Amino acid sequence: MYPVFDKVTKPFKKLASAGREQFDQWFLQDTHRFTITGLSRSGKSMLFTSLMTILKHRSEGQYNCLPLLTRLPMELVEHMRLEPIDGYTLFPLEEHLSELDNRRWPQPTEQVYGFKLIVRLKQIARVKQWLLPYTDVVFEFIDYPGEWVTDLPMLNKTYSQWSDSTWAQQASEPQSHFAGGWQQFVREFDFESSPTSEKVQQLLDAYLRYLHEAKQQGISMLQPGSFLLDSDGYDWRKAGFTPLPAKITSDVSHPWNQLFSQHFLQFQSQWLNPLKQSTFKEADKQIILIDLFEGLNHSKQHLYQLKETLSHLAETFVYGNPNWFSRHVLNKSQIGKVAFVATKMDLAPAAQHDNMLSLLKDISAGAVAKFADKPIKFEHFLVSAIQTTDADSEADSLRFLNANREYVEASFEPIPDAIKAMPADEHFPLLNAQVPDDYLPRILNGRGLDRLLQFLLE
Ligand SMILES: Nc1nc2c(ncn2[C@@H]2O[C@H](COP(=O)(O)OP(=O)(O)OP(=O)(O)O)[C@@H](O)[C@H]2O)c(=O)[nH]1
Ligand SMILES: [Mg+2]
Repeated sequence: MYPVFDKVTKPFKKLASAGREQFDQWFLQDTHRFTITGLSRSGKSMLFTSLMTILKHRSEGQYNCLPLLTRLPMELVEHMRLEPIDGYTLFPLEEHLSELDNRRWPQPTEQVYGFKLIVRLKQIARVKQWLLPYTDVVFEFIDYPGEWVTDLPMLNKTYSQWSDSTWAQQASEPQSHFAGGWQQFVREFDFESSPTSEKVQQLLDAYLRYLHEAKQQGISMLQPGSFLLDSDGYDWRKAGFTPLPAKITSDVSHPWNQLFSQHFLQFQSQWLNPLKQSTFKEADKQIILIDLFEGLNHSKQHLYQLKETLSHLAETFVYGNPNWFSRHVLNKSQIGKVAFVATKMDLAPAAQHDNMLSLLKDISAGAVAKFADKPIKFEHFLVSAIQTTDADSEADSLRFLNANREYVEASFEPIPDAIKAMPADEHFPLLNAQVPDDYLPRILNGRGLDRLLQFLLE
């Protein structure tokens, strides 16, 4: 009934057996662990970079960038520091900032990074009203390549189940447009001869050509996404696999089925499972980043495909795990929080933001339905990590730096407020906005982060 009281008294019950360090943790630190889920290129690294920059400026009292964040008032923050999380490489904030300083976007992430942001609060009486008796508020963030997250649903499948569903997906739009070459290759492939490493390599090469091409063309559900990276994750050159036609996957004695089933098991046990345990630790607050522009830029079918991907992820990610509920939600008698966040909002004129929000709700409806009977609160947000564009005198136009670094104007047709409102033969041009020279004030002027943090801290 009195959550504050409960939080403060609970540790006493165990105090006798706890050391000083534990005592400090219970009493002086309030830790928030955020899982940030986002498909590849959805804007995770840029969001972290902005968040750090904004909070740093805010804590140094230079600029109140997050006016709506009343839960963590600027005048109560003494200082802030970044610290590594045990077992993780520190997030390369300086590197990202220096890329921006050279007018380049941060590189795609190829490994996992972790960091803690520790906000030290001033010890004045008002703090207690706001944030209980804590000295530090700790935020933990994990940044990782987006390709990894789409592989997690593979944990719940056998090789033949995965292969059959992937094969079926490739036969439907929009994937079918890009899968032709790969499927032709398989049709002509000799599966009667035994799977030598050379033959496996040929098949893998053909499949990877498809994965790379489809990624280039805005397809989000590509498995295994880990195979798209050359970092030292899973060694797919040594124990890789591809989907195979149903006549092979339905025959358990088929040598190709046997070999790929074995490699698939290895992929699950040596790569996916440890990845889920370490990187995707369960948290009671989850942020799901979504880039609507990618889909709008390609086609209506791409938007449907994005919706389907999100719904798969919601099912198999954190909330599909029954233990998560008992440990994190039911025990604490509190509700989980999920924020659906559409990123890069500076790329659409403000006059179109209502439609964007409504489109975001449509795209996330399948995922939301998965939470329907659970104690989870969710909300939708529009965010820009950096304001690369400027408003124009026309409400439906924007000005921005194009690929040639010329300051140009673009005007917009109304953005559809739902997938079905998008004409099947249309697509929306994506502004290829460059990193502006005055990137720092434009980061500080990003939109929506205060409302997002407030929702998560409440
Ligand atoms: N205009 C604009 N572009 C953005 C913003 N955030 C990200 N971008 C663009 O989106 C691209 C991808 O952003 P990242 O933050 O690298 O995406 P990510 O989710 O970390 O991607 P991976 O590391 O590949 O999973 C960037 O290179 C930018 O071009 C934003 O707030 N505004
Ligand atoms: Mg990244």
